Amino acid sequence: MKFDELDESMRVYETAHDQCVLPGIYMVARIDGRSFTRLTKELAGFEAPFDVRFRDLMIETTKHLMNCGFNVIYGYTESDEISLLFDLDINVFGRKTRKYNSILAGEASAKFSLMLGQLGAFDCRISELPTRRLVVDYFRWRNEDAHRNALNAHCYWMLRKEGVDPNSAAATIAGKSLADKNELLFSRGVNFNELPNWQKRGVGLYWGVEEKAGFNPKDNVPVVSQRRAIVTELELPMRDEYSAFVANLLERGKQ
Ligand SMILES: Nc1nc2c(ncn2[C@@H]2O[C@H](COP(=O)(O)OP(=O)(O)O)[C@@H](O)[C@H]2O)c(=O)[nH]1
Ligand SMILES: [Mg+2]
Repeated sequence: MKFDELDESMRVYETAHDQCVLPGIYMVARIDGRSFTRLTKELAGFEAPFDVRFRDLMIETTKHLMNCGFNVIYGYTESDEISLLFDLDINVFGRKTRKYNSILAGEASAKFSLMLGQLGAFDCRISELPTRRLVVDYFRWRNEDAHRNALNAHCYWMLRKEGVDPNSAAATIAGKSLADKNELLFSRGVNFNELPNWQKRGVGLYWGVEEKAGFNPKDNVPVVSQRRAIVTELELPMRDEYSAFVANLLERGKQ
């Protein structure tokens, strides 16, 4: 068989089920660390439940994904996951989900592993959201997930540090209401409301403008230039205020 014929006959096996996201539908990617329960505790030895070094690796990975050829309006990271909202009109790779999933998982894994100095792998999935309302709800969902996770993680590690074994600590927390979990911490001197917001709400990243001082050698004068730069928000709002924050970024993205 000639190469051209072989090429054509084989290509169909890898492209026949290619899926493209329809025009006019928002795409949100979620990139999640693979087996990071083990990586964070056993392999890399991060502080539990939260470690600023791990948070900063996730922030840097998010920035990398916002700078690797996809038009990202908003990046959000909590725990070992990253969500990316793409511009509604994004058209790279013909909107093929296969390309988004594989490239984003690959770029995240490569960047994170290089920074950490050991292997850290991510998976990726795409939500296809037909309305702006659903995009807002998606990010609200992850934001509230961060809040719930933070409360559970602080309770779990409080018990573990008191010597409770992993199964008993998980079982104790599973049976408790929100108020009881807050009380568990409070009775041990921790006010959940006063813990850092990045732990409870995650971290948001979006595009802003940065001023850079420079020098114009021709006219011999200092100049200030403006360039696009990523703003990292460690103090995200919660609930309806957060929904409004995401809606505002969507509105901006349309202009
Ligand atoms: N030690 C530590 N663990 C973290 C931190 N942030 C996230 N994790 C852990 O990362 C894991 C993420 O959860 P999940 O994706 O469901 O677990 P996976 O399937 O093992 O990746 C949880 O076990 C979290 O406790 C951190 O700052 N420090
Ligand atoms: Mg994970």
